[in-house]
Amino acid sequence: EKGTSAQSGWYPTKISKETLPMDSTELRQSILKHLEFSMGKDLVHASLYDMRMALTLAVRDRVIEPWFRATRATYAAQSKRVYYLSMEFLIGRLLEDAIMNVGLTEAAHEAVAGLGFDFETVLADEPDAALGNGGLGRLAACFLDSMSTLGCPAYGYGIRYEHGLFRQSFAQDGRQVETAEDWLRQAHGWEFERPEASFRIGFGGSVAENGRTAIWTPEDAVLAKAYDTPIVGWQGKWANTLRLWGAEALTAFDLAAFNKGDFTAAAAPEALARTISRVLYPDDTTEQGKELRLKQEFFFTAASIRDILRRFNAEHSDLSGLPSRVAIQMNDTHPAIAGPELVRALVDESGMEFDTAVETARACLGYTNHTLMPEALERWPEELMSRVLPRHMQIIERIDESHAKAHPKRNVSIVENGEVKMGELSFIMANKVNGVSALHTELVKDTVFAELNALHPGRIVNETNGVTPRRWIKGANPRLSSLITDTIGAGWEDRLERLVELEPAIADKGFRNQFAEIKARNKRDLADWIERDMGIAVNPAAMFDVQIKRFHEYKRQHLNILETIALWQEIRANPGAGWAPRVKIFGGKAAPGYVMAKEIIHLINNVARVINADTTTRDVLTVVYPPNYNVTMAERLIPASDLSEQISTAGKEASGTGNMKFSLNGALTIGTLDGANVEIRDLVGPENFFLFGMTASEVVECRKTPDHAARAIKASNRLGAAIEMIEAGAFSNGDTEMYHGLTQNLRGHDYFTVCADFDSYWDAQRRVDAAWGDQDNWTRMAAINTARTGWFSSDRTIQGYMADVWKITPMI
Ligand code: CR1
Repeated sequence: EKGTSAQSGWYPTKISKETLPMDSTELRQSILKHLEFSMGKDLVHASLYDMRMALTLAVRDRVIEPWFRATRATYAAQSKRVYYLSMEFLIGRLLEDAIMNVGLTEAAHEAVAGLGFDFETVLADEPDAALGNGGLGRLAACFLDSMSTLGCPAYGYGIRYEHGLFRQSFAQDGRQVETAEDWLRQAHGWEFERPEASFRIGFGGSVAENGRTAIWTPEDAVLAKAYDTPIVGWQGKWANTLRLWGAEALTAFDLAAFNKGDFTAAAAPEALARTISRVLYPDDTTEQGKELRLKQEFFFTAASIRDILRRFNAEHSDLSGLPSRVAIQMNDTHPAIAGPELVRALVDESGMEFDTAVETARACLGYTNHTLMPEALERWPEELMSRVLPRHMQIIERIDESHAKAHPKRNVSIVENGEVKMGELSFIMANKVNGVSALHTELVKDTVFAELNALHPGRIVNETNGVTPRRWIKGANPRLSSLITDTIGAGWEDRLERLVELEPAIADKGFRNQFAEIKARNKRDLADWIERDMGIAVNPAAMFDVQIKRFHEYKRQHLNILETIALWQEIRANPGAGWAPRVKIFGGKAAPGYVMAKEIIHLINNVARVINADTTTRDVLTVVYPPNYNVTMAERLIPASDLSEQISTAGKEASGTGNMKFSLNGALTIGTLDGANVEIRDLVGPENFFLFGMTASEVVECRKTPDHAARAIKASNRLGAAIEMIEAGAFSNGDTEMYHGLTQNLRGHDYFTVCADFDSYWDAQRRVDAAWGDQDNWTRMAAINTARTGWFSSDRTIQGYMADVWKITPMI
C-alpha cells in the first residue's frame, strides 16, 4: 500500500496557494470579508459573536484545501478508510485548535486585536461542544485529531445532538442542579449541512422471509441527515471528516392538521422524529436500557453503514473486497448493531450468503471495550430488540446459533435469559477486540471475556489510550510549550516521544527555575479565575491538588473528601506544625439519576463551605469546586496543577486519560495501581509517583471478608473521626440524617473499598507533603513527569490501531 499516494500523482509536500503561510493582513482581509458577506455586518456594528463567526469562517476557508486534497488523495489511491463509530465526541471548542493546526495563532491574534477585539475573549465566545460524557467521548475527539495528523483516512460518525451534556450548577445549597445545554442556539460555524446525504432509517414493522433473504418492512422511519465538520491535523497536512447525523421527519409538517387549526398536531411528526437526535444520554459508566437509547444507537449506526456501503459501491463492484477498503471501529458496544446491520445489508440487499456475510462483516469490524463495570455492559431485552429491530433480532439469533455450533463445548451465548448481550455480540462480530490500558486488557481477558478469549485466542489486543499533545500541551499550556521548544527545538508536537530529550536539561537549575516559574504563572492565572468566578481567594503558592473527572463511586471522590476532613482536623489540632498549604480542587458532573454520586457532590460543597470559613486553617487549606466542569475548564486547570488525584478502586478505571494530561503538564500523581496509572508509573519511575492502596487482586480478596470496612474504620482513628463528623452534622448545619446514605454505605457494604484504602491514602498524602517541602526537588520530579510521558500521545495509540487492528498505512 505504501507509495499509493505517489501513484495517484498526489504529493503531500506540494503546497498550493491556499496552504501558503498567511500573514495577519491577509487574515484581516478575510475576516472583514466574512463580517460583511457572511455575517452582514460592518466592523463598527460587529458584535463579539459576529467577530468570532467571521474569524471561524476565515480559518475554515484555510481548512478546505487540505480537506479536499485529503479526500481526493484517498479516493485516487483507493485507500482503505477507517470509520470510527462513536455515540460520543467530546470535542470542546474547535476554533483555537484549528487556528493552531493551520499555523495561524500569531496572525489571528494580531488581526483580531487590530480590529479592536480581544483575541482570548473571541475564542472564549465559542460554545464548548459537549457531545459526550467523559473519557470515552474525549478519547474519540483526541483520536480524530491524531488520525488527521497522521494522514490516516478516516471518518468519525456520530449523532448531532441538539443538546449536549447538561449544564451543572450548585444553586440549591451545593446540590447539583442540571439544566439543558444549548450549543446549537447560535449557528455552528464549523459544519456543512449535507441535505443530499440522507438516509431513511426504519424501526419496528415486520419481516417477510423470502428463501435465503428476507424483506423487512419497518413501521416507522426517520430521515438521517449528514452534517460534516472538517478536522484538520497538525500543520494542515491532512484533514478528515466528522460526520454527525441529525434526525428529521420524512414529512416535516402535517398540512392537513394545520389547515384544521391543530398547530400542535401539525408539528408532531417533526417533533417526534427529532427526539432521536435531541439529547445526549447523560450517563457514562452506568447504562439503562431505554428504548430511545436503542433507537439512537441504531439510527446513527445504520446511517453510517449505509454511507460506508454507498461510498464503497461507488468505487467497487465486488462486496467481497469490502474488508480491504473498510475498517469499522465500534467505540464501546453502543454501535454494536453495526454487525447485524452490515450482515443484513449484505444478505438481504446484496444477496450474499449468510455465513460469507458474517465473515465479511467480521473482517471489517473492531470493538473497543472501555469498562468492566457490569452495569455498563449493555443488554437489551429480547422483547424490545424484536419489536424495534425484528430483522436484526433474527440475524443475532442466527449468529448466536452458528457460533454455538462452531464451539459446541463452550457455554457462551449472545442471547441469554431473555436479553441480548451487546458485549458478546460485539466480540463475536469483531476481528479484533481491544482494551484501553495494559492492566485493563489483561482484566478483559481474565474476566468479562474469559470464555470468548479462550475460544478466540489472539483476538484481544491492547491499545493503551493517549491524548493529543496539540490540544493538551501546545494549546492548553503555551508557556510550557515555549520552554520545550527552546530546550529541544521545534517539531515535538507530532513526535511527542522527543520529550525525552528534555531529561538532560532537568539537571540544570536554570531549567528547573524556568519550569517552576511557568507552573507558578499558570497557577496565578487559575487563582485569578477562581477569584473572579467563585469569589474565593486562594493562595497561588499553595499546592494545587486536583481531582477532575466524572463523579462515580469507583473514582472515589469521597476518599479524597474524607482525607480532606481528617487533614482539616489534624491542622486544627496542631496549627503550627508547618503544614504544606493546599488548595483542593474538584470538578465533575454526576449522572442525574446517580443518587450516591450526587450525595458526594453535595458533601464536597458543604465541606468546602465549612472549611473555607475556618480562620484557623484558612492559610493552609482551601476547597474549591467550580461548577460545570467541561473540556475548556480542563484546559485551564491541568496546566496549573501540582498534584493529580487518580485514586480509583484498583481494577475499575479502564485507563483514564486525564491522568496522562496531568503528567505531561508536570503534575505529580497520587494514585492506585489502576488503568494507565500503572504505565505512567513505569515510565516516570516509582520515585516520581505517589502510590497507595490495594492492587486489583487484593481488592477482590478484601471483598471476600464482609467486615472489611468496619475493621478499617476501627483501625483508623482519623477515618472514624471523619465519618463521625459527617454523621454529627458538622457539614449539614446539625442535620444528622443528611448524609446517612453515604456513611451507611461506607460503614456497611463499601464495595469500592474506600475505608480499606484510607490509611494508605493518608500516608501517601503525607509523603506528598514532605516532598512539597523541597520545592526544587518537586520541580525536578514534575519535569521528569513531562519528559517521560511523551509515549501517551494519541498519535502513538492511533499508530497502534492502524498496525494491529485496521491494517492501514498512513497517507503522509
Ligand atoms: C473509562 O472509564 C477510559 C475511557 C476511554 C471510560 C476510562 O477509564 O479512559 O473510557 N469508559 O477509554 C467509559 O466511559 C462507558 O465507558
